[in-house]
Amino acid sequence: MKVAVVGATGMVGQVMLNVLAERNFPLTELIPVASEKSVGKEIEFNGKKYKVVSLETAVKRKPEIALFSAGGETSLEWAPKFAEVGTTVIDNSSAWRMDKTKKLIVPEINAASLTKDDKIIANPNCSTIQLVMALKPLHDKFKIKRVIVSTYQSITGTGVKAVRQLESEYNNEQAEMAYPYPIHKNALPHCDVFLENDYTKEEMKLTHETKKILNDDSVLVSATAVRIPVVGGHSESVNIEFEKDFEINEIKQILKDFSGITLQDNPTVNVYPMPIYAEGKNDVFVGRIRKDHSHPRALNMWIVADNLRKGAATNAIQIAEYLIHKKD
Ligand code: 11C
Repeated sequence: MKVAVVGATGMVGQVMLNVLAERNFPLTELIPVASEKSVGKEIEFNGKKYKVVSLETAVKRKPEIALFSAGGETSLEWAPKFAEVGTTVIDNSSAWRMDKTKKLIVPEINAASLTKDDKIIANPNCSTIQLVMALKPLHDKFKIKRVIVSTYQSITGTGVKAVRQLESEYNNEQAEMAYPYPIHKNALPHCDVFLENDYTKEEMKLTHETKKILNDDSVLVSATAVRIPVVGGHSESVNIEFEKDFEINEIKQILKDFSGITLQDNPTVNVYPMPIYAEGKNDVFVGRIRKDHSHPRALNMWIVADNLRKGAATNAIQIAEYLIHKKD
């Protein structure tokens, strides 16, 4: 498998390389791709050095798969050029996610819908992926009516500039600001830009992408996305209202049995998901599962995942693995 990693020098790109190596992805050739200013730089993969190439060069080399994490504009311009030469693009930006002609895939949920004609496949937003992982098996059994989610998001979701801002503030140094306010010792109810409806783009991604992945527009999703000074992953406090009655033990068993979820739920010994535990792991961690005492058919839970892994790189690579497996 000839694989291009577009955005190989970025935060998600680097994690993509780590995940490809860890999972022994069947690579015959790696094509690391980045913007003009990084072309010619060397990156290391599996103990070997590779020269970073431009997008033009990468298209000419006709990779079978291109994992894109280079921003929406690059995806809009370049994903079709790769698709034209026969490459299957798995795109981590928001560029194609809500395009009706493109599929938005979380492999555990809807990879079976993919065909060889899907040449541009969208990888969902990180906070959506971990949410739908927990919602899907419960929706199948009890039918979800409404979800209220508040996120506590890692600064790595913003990128390297935000990581530098936090480090500088922690060390009392001057730094370029990724956010309009300090992030050290702070919480910003503001992820991505504000929209006309007074929600942020991140909040509306949670609403729209969840409906598309669950393939059910009737599921109501209301989100508040908050940035906190954490690096290991995104956390989510989630209230779910079902159409059908449920028992908490059934909910726990269903989640435990769902591939890609690890249940961490034993409050008597302080076991619950946390970003410092999720960091570097590929699973989605769920805990604090309890009946909503204010509603007969609702519950509360807490979901944590490494946003650079299952929220981005791992999910994209799982899609690629699914495609390879499907061809066999
Ligand atoms: C954040 N979820 O944490 C964002 C980062 O649409 O893929 C990823 C943005 C996206 O700010």
